Amino acid sequence: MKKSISAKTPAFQRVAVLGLGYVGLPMAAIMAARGIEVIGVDVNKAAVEKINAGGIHIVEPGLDIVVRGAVAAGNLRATDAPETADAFIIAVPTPFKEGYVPDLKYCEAAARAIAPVLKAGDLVVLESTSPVGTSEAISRWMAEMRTDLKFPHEHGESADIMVAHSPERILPGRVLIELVTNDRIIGGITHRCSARAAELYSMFVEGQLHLTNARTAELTKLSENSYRDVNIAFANELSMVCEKLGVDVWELIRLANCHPRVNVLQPGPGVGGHCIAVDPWFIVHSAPEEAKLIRAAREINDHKSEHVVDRVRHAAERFRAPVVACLGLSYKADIDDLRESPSMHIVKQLAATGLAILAVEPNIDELPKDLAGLANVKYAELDDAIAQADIVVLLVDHKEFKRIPKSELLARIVVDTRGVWAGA
Ligand code: SAJ
Repeated sequence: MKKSISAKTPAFQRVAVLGLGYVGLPMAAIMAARGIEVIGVDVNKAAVEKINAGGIHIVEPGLDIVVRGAVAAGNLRATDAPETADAFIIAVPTPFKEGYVPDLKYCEAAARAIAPVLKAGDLVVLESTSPVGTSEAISRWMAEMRTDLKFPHEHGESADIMVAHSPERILPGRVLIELVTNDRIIGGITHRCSARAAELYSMFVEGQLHLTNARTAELTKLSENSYRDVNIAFANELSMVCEKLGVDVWELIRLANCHPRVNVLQPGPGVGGHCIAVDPWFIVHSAPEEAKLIRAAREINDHKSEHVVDRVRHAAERFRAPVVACLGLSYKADIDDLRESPSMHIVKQLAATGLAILAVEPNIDELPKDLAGLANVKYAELDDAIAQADIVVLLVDHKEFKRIPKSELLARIVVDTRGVWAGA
């Protein structure tokens, strides 16, 4: 598909990436490493300074080397205000507000920040996972500020500015590989928008580029994450059924997965991260009557966290003043990302009951703000926490925890939400 793009269209000399977080920074660094001049834009001044000094403010394997190299070569520069470019990639957060209503304020702010520096022929790509219709909204917001330019939501193929959605699909922990090798969905508001965006991505993507329209691209991404959420919900529901019936869920799943057409995912303490725990709500919000299974999966996965809290509280009743070691705060293994982390939620809930908690998280150096103010929660090293604990709650399957032999835990009550010590 990439080969069919018109050779007449000029290449992109300069690309601006708005939002230098878990998606934007690796993207900016990879493009810069391919020799493209990249300007990274972020409102976080500390992050801007760190990147310009060749450093990074997030944990992602291999990213530090790529950023350092790109900055040293002069291809990557960070700033806090957009400058002129040929293409703008928006990679900002899309959270939800009260009642799971999508909050597009960062997308709107990015669109309005880009508008003053746009020139005819520019491309704007929304990478942030977004509700259906957001790319059109981006086009409208920019059009409000630039009445001298024609935008595709109104002028179709004769627009001066191209707008497309190309959702990121990278898995934290494997970002540098997946950014390049994953297939990409590219949905333009018009065909020309899709073609122009495909030309940009063909500069560094080795996977296939699948062209479609913006609304289909938006819903495709939401469907991918909802699919995973529904499947994890099945595993989490099974884990609670097994607990009730006295069956080992880890053995059950291993056995069920011997069937050639069965692949049950792994239960856990709930589902976290800024994607899978959020995106399904965008579908539910747009089609509440229709998206019954998607809603139920979200509720089951959220309920699993409450279930873990109840289990620990129940275990704590056996002691007069129990010490609870909570192993892991991030939303999944071997990363530092705490967004929507079920572990954080569980620790906060347990803390609210007054239990003494030792929180262990090898990927961060101190307690996050939400926990730092709580008198009964202390940051602890792994060995100290286990030595002092009456109850050990395994919340994240970090590599450091997998190394703990089960024999070290014999005198403690263990709540292993990830099956790390199952069968050990
Ligand atoms: N989890 C389980 N059991 C499993 C698998 C995952 O409980 O068997 C939990 C994890 O512990 C974590 C949550 O689910 O709390 C999400 O983790 P994940 O590894 O499934 O996904 P993310 O959120 O890190 O990344 C997802 C990916 N989407 C899909 O796999 C469909 C990634 O490709 C997307 O780019 C990313 O969301 C995103 O940014 O949307």
